[in-house]
Amino acid sequence: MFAEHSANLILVARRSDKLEKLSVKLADKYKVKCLAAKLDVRERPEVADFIENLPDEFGNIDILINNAGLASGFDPMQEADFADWDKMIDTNINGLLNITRYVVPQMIERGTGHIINIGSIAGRQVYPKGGVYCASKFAVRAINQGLAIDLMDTAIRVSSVDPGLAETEFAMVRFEGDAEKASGVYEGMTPLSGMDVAEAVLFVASRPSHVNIGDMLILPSDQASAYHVHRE
Ligand code: 8X3
Repeated sequence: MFAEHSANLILVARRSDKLEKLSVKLADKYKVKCLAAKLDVRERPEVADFIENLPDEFGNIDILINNAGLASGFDPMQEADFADWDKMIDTNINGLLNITRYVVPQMIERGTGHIINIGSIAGRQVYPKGGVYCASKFAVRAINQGLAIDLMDTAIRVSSVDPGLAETEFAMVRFEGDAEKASGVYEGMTPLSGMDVAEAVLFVASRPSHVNIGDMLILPSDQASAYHVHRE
């Protein structure tokens, strides 16, 4: 969606095959410059090296979208797997902090920039068996607020877009590929799509420079809160 609006893109993720294909497709279709790179946001030295050594034509990051994140597992806290907790905390909190910490000083130096964090309804309400995932998204909300305060006297804007139920690979990842459990999450209701969330992010990113959408809760019409979902 950003390519469609003529933004050049730096795309980073762990699955470089998918990323490479997407990058070639977008560059060709929308005539924008795309740089795709395999990067795990959890790996601080790699993040530092990547951001500090970007090719000149990609060196000015105007908009940073912190989207990398996951839920892993769905268990009561007293039974949950430490590995699931580590994955969520390292990606959703530390990964977001790693990238942000390296990109923001460059934005300050250039006097322009916008950080858009992808939060969640889970950063506002805690639901059963989601305690640590929710904690990680509460942290995103706190980081979003803290960064906005610390950057208030700069031209850098800080926003978060907080989706509810969105049908992406989210549930498949949470349930480790168990398709039945994953599709149950969206059963009888119409979830958001990735596109719905992308449209919200684009809206946030395209306000005039004196306007900042501090945070935006975006829910399916069938969802009223983390606990209230209308299912047919
Ligand atoms: C994703 C939304 O409700 O599945 O962050 O936690 S929810």
